[in-house]
Amino acid sequence: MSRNVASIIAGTPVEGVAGARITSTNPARTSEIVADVSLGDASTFVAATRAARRAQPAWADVPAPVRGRAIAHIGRVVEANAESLARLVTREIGKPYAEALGEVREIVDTCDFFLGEGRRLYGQTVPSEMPDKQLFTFRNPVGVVSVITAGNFPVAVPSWYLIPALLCGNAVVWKPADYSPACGAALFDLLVHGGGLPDGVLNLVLADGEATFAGLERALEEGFVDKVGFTGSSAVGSRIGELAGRHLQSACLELGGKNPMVVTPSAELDLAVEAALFSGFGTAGQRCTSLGTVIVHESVHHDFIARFDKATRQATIGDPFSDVVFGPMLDEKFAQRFEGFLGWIQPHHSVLGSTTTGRITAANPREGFVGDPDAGIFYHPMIVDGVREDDAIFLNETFGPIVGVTTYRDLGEAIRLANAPGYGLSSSIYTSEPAEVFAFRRGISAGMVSVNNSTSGAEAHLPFGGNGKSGNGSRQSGLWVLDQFTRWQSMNWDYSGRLQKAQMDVTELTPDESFRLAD
Ligand code: UN1
Repeated sequence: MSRNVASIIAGTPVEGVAGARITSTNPARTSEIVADVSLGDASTFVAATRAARRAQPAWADVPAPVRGRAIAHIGRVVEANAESLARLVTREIGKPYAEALGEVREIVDTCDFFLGEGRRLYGQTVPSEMPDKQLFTFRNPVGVVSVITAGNFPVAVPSWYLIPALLCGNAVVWKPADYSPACGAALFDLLVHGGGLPDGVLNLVLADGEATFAGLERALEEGFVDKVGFTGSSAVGSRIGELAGRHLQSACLELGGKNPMVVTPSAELDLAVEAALFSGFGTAGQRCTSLGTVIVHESVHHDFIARFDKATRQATIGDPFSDVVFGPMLDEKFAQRFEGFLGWIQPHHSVLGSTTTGRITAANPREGFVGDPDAGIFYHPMIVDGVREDDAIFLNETFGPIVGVTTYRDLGEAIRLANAPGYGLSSSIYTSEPAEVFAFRRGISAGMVSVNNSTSGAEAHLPFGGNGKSGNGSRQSGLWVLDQFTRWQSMNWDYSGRLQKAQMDVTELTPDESFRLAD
């Protein structure tokens, strides 16, 4: 069944611009249309931010505990619709159904965390340096939040923005990826209906990237946007960050990664292999937390590679509604980009993990493939051993089922290699030595560190975010994201009946700092 989806502004669906219709297709069966999409343009985006601006003050007036109840109801409605939302995620972007269910669970977890925050959203009372005066802090909503998200987590990652932004009293304009509009429309409906959100508090814009950027530029100029959230590539993230900076705003950026996994001599190799398989090839390597390069100690390299190659060859690939390690690429555009990365393979590399490389077809088959490879966009998994520090494949994010492997001699070298590409999202170390854990934690530039666990699979209530090319230091999830969607306001209240001047009218005690105990 295909659905019709369009932008929704102030509760009303808006037909997109004439002629701008696209279809969203199932990447595991590209002949199947998941949604007919009516695309908006830059003006649609601006109109949505204007509607959000109008709706926001009344939403901020709703007491935070009541907004928290709205989040609680959203969580329950998402839970009640978990299977149908997960099925849609699998149909529209090809994520295996078990992972899609996990993704939906991540929305519920986010709601469960923030429903209670409606009764906290604490400010502080702070002692003043003067008598009969009291200091306070308050969290205020920032106002209108624009959120632009990727489609590899078409519903969970958006919820990391939308749920806390709404809880904090902001109105939101959300632009989902143009290859996951049906998931976007479904999550929008669940939030609006589940939360009983007034019109204009949450608005949906379906538009392509350039139109969105132009709309955002205009909305910022008009003063309709107070905060921008963006999940996507480092290249687009830097453009968004620059645009927000021109308006003296700091965007919340969640960008790419080249996430390393260090395998030390004391590692449990089978565990490390299991994690490398999951984080390297789960979601066909298209998570921002996917494994980039395994940095394995030279003494265990041979053994690790043999086991990793075997596990990858045995991995089941195919129909994402079956029990597979991974399904198709998210969309044809990722397949094309992935073909480009294959051109980075050099003669000094050895390629393992499958009997052949490139697209899986009847003519270029993968053993044990589930379903019809010619119907969708499937790729052979690749382990590229022998990568060097100056290889393009080592230095750049390679979104897709490809994992590089290199070796190290001492932990200092491993940490240097792990940081060398200049990203800093997720990282992992496999070791039995506590001293190595803490040396790695201290030296690694990543915002997230896994110990004896894979680079992907972060829990929904720890700070999520990166450094360097992975982001500007903003953090999502848990308490930490509140700083993205609120501004601190400090208040002082003097009830002494006179003007007490700070730093000047302060009572001094008379300490004797020369005092010493008698021996
Ligand atoms: C992403 O790829 O954008 O840690 C987010 C993980 C997931 C979230 C990934 N919980 O892999």
